[in-house]
Amino acid sequence: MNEKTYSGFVAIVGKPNVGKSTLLNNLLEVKVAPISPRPQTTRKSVRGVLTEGNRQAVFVDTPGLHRPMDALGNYINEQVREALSDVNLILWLVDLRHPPTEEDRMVAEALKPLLGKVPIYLVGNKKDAAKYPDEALAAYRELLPEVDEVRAISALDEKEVAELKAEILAHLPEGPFYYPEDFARSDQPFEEWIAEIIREEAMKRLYEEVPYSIAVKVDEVAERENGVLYIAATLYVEREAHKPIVIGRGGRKLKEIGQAARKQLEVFLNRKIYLDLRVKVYENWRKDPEALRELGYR
Ligand SMILES: Nc1nc2c(ncn2[C@@H]2O[C@H](COP(=O)(O)OP(=O)(O)OP(=O)(O)O)[C@@H](O)[C@H]2O)c(=O)[nH]1
Ligand SMILES: [Mg+2]
Repeated sequence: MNEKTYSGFVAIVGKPNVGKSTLLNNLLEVKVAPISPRPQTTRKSVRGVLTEGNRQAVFVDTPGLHRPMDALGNYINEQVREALSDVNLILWLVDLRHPPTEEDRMVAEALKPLLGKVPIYLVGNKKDAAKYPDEALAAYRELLPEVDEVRAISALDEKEVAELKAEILAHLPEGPFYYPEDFARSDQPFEEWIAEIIREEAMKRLYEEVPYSIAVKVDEVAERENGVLYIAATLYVEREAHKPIVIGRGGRKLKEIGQAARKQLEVFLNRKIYLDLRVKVYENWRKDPEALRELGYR
């Protein structure tokens, strides 16, 4: 059969914490990216592939664009710029619960040169929790009045996400598929996906500087005879003082993080997991480009 195919890259961009990863996961109906109530949860762009009939969208969930404070911040913003460099559609996500901030202005500035070259949809998110969604959306639109489409959604609402998905698929340009039809939805290596789930559970349970001080590396994944998947991972923190906080009194905090991550992994992988976590100090890793590479931010 010689049916025409349509395909394209769709970047999801916006400031931290607006719901980009939530939208990606719900568009794909599978957990690809980590989500937490803290800004800058996502540090690396993640691709999620959606194929329906003769149409394929490759979504790119990006970290939140922000004012960088260290080498990790620079890396994060570079990830966003890279995702925007070769793309067929941009979803610019904003948070309707609040009026625009300086960071939203920064995102609008970054998108400005792309106007007229790539369709840009302004997507106001968290409509379900917004008091004045219409006013907020209008204020965001003023930052970039020439956007190609404007809509308000809740990334938690199945129907609204499905409508957005249909709209995106309908506007893909003609072209060959980038991934096989049965591709497993995400381009992330298995170990990195595991590390992100552990980091998500750690971020949810830590406060102030500590969630940002954490990087997770999976050291070993091994099949055990009894059918259990053994996973060993290390949580790196930036400072000696953060170590006891992550471990907690009598090891309680680390145990909580481990239990929550294990539960998530067991649900997604549908098998028994043994998760072995340890905490190590890696002085100032966020400021050190070499350390970033070692910890997987390449
Ligand atoms: N009420 C409500 N909460 C939402 C919605 N979408 C996302 N959230 C919540 O917003 C928080 C941030 O969501 P994420 O998906 O991690 O946001 P993000 O834009 O990927 O954040 P970064 O990766 O840090 O840039 C989480 O607590 C989500 O549960 C929504 O439509 N409504
Ligand atoms: Mg994210």
